[in-house]
Amino acid sequence: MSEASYREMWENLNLDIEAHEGLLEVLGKFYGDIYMSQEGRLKGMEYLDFVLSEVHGLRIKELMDAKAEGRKIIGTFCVFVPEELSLALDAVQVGLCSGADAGTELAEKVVPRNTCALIKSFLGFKMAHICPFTEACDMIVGETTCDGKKKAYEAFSEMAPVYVMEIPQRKEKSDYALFKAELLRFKSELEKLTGKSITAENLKKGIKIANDKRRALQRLDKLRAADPAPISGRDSLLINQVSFYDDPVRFTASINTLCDQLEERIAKKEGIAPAKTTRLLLSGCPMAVPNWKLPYVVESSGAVIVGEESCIGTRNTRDLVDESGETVEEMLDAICERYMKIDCACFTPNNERLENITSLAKETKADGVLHYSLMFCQPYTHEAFKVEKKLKETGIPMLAIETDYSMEDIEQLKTRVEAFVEMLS
Ligand code: BJ8
Repeated sequence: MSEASYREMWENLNLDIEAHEGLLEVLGKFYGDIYMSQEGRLKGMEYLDFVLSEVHGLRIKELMDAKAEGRKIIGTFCVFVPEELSLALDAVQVGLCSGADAGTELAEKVVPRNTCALIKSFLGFKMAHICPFTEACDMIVGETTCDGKKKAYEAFSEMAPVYVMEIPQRKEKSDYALFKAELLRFKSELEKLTGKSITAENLKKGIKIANDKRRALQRLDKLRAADPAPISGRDSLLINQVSFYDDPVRFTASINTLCDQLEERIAKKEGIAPAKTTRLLLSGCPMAVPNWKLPYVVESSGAVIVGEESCIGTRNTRDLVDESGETVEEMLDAICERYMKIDCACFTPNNERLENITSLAKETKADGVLHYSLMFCQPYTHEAFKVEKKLKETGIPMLAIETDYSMEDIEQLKTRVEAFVEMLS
């Protein structure tokens, strides 16, 4: 498709064309500096480069074609929104990225300044009319996780078709009942929107597609335990980011092909950095596109990232939905079980996360953990203390980082990360 027809599509989506072009230019430059400068990338990464270069082009065209066929587009900001139900109803579910600070000033007109960058980003993108994904959505699903998000959805719902799911904050029996009831409410809402019904057959298919995507990402994670590291943390993060907006079946096939190439590389004992390079695990808040700042800082400081304990990482891929259910009821119970295993810091207590981080650090043979919290994120900043204590008991050093999307602190971050890497090596 030509640039001119993309432009027509963006105009039809009511984008601010000039501001949008500015965003694409910055994104392209940023991607070039951070990604294309890497050496020794595998052929399979070309697929990811292509997807990213067409993120506001071809992928949006696919969404518009899907809409023309009567399919619905569902936007999300949280891994608690079950993709299985959207897939069952032939809807397209996309994660709305929220990883850039374009539009922050506009966002600060409707939420306090001391709100995290992720929240300001999704509000700012909407208010500045620069995100074609947001504009293409028929329904955007919010969720009652942290206070910042749940209050921001009140402002957001004045600008977009928002539906909010209630997420429990504890994991007692009554919380499972609450989440199951929310699944049923979400199911009805989706059925109303799509004009279709969930059946045992279509839900089974939805579960299988979502599980296959997670299996491919689990396979990738396991391969990252090799030393030398076969793939950079930047590329792995990108793969996890793309998993939220690419077609799931195509994505799964491409990642499995990439994993075949990684296996060949591992068999030859080759990697993207020499063996014994300091290995770090990232843990904490999700890093949405194009939030590549910290991975770039780490991997230009003599270390390699070997895992992401975050929602754009293992928190989203670690657990599968049990596929043995035969009725809609049994499958919904299995979905409920699987989603209630998510160890988001919004839960209290949230001790599973401490166990999950230590196991992941061991599995990935990490020398240390970088705990990453977005500035003003209460849940993850609080948990940093508990995570550090737990890791200390296990003998794994941790560095706590608090930052936002601006580039102002990049030198300061580099100094701290370099000192940590030096200490570890
Ligand atoms: S399940 S981590 S995707 S809520 S960074 S907006 S927590 S103040 S993103 Fe999340 Fe779902 Fe949990 Fe995962 Fe609030 Fe913190 Fe901002 Fe955050």
